Amino acid sequence: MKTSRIERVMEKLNTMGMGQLIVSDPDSLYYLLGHSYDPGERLLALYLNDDGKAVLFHNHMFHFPEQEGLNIAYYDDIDDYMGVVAENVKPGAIGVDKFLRAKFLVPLMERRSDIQVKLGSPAVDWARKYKDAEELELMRASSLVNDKTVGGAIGHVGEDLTEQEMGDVVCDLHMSLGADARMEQLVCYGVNSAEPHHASDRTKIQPGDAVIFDIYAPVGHYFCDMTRTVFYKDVTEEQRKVYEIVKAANAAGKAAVRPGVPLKEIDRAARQVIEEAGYGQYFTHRTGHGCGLALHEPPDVSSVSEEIVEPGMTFSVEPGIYIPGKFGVRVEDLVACTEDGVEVLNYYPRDLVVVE
Ligand SMILES: [Mn+2]
Repeated sequence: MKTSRIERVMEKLNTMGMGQLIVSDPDSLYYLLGHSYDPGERLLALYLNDDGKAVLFHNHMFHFPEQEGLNIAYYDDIDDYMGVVAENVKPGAIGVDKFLRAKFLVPLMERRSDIQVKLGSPAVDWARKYKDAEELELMRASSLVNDKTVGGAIGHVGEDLTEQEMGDVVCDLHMSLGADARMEQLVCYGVNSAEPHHASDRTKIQPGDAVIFDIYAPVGHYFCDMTRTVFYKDVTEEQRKVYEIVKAANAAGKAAVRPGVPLKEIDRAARQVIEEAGYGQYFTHRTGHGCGLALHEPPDVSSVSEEIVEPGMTFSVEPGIYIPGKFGVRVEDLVACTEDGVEVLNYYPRDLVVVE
């Protein structure tokens, strides 16, 4: 068990008026226990309370290492496992995380009319936002894999590979460099690059296409996430202009990162560059998102995020311009807020590249 992390979560939970919590998000379980798995449709949940009780409800068919201080309540598919959960909780307010499925939560509420269920996720999300030294080291190592991968992938750009096949090339590189798993990548050619979240398909590349590589994978459980846009064989004046604006917006966003700044100011810094260049209407998403054990996690780097940047927060800065029916450009880096500024976790160059 990661005792100090559990203590931080429980302290935060107390300030929210709760003294007990059920955590079921596998990433949060990894954060708190140092081990986790995806249970599919089955229940995997950790119960914590102020008395120091820690019980993991875990199906026999999976593996979970024994840990000091952790009681593991093993169950089989035919057992009344929600009855066991119900026996373990105390009366009063109880926090549950946003991932606990209704098929588990509703039976618990039916059996225990003396509990008041509240959303406990903010306590876990809050703790997870502040990466400790060990986590920051893992984030750096993960981003290094992405920096090496993107260069290799750009070297493979050519007319023989569809978007999906290029995605496979990215995954192969990720895996060869130590990624935990293959992820579906966002590789977008030509007009598809004008969709910020285009699902890679069988499109083939054509001269003059913008090519977006938005690539990500967990490495040592921590996600990397970066985007580079290159052009194939030819680049128009408009593409060149848009590229330079987005690159400047990415730089401005990163330059605004330091402790004490509201996240919306980072969004503003990046967005202002694009708006002043006359392309504001084509920057259609938030500037970034937190990244760590999950690819997307708090905090939100958006125009309405009042939250204050603090040391240890890791998030993306990824402005883009998407001109429907024509092309799109996005440049994304992960950053970590330090004691006095910013550490950019990606180093792969951002200068405009035309692949021959
Ligand atoms: Mn991202």
